[in-house]
Amino acid sequence: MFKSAIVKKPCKNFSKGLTTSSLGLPDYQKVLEQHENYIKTLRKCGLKVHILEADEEYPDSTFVEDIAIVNEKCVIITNPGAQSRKGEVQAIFDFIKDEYNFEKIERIEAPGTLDGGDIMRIDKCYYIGLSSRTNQEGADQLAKILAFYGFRSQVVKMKETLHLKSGLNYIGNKCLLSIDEFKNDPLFQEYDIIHVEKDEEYAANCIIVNGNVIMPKGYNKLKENLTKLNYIIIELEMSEFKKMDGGLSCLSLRF
Ligand code: CIR
Repeated sequence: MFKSAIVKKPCKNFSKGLTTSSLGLPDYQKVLEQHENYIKTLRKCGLKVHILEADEEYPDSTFVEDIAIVNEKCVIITNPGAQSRKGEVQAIFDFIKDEYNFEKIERIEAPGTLDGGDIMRIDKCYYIGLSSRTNQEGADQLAKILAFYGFRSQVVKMKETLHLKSGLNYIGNKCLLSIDEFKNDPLFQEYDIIHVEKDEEYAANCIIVNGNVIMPKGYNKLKENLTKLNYIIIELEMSEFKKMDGGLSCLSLRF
């Protein structure tokens, strides 16, 4: 069970962040509305939500997932792979250090780079995607830290996807949502793979929060599949975050 989440308000400069999408500029008013609904939904799922103020200096800073990995044993502050995002770590570090009694706060150090979006946890094992943001050195540092705290880890080679969790997410009950890129990877054959089709790839980024699967609105094939499997589903409009390559997992740290 998760008890808490950390989120950060999107800043007015949100549309100046990094993106590979060609969906147009986000509408800031809608960004704020969608973010508020996201917070309300986390609260409905029983989480205490800590809201950090917006930071105009870092357009992508609402995507807090990339900046830390939080579990019951420790917090690991990352060294994000994109130059424009490196300065985001200070605010998250300061907040976590002041608000929480984590025994240990660890850090990924240069030349290692790592984005939290590349890190997927299943029980005691972490999967670490090697992407354009997470390098081998970052993965090695993380694996070593995790091993110290009793977790296993596995490296996942990636080809096209921005972050591992843009295309692969665990939703409990031995079920993984996967786009084409990961569905035949031998690493995941012990799981039941729910294939997310090409035209619905964005929806592979769902989160499971205390028994509820939160999914982006408008992806009916996946919704139908999950409904058949008796998942409790909450849909959220994510159109404006999608324009900046962000998904549901990216918007919070949940622990
Ligand atoms: C970026 O490119 O860094 C942001 N515009 C989107 C980050 C999304 N984060 C994630 O998938 N974990």
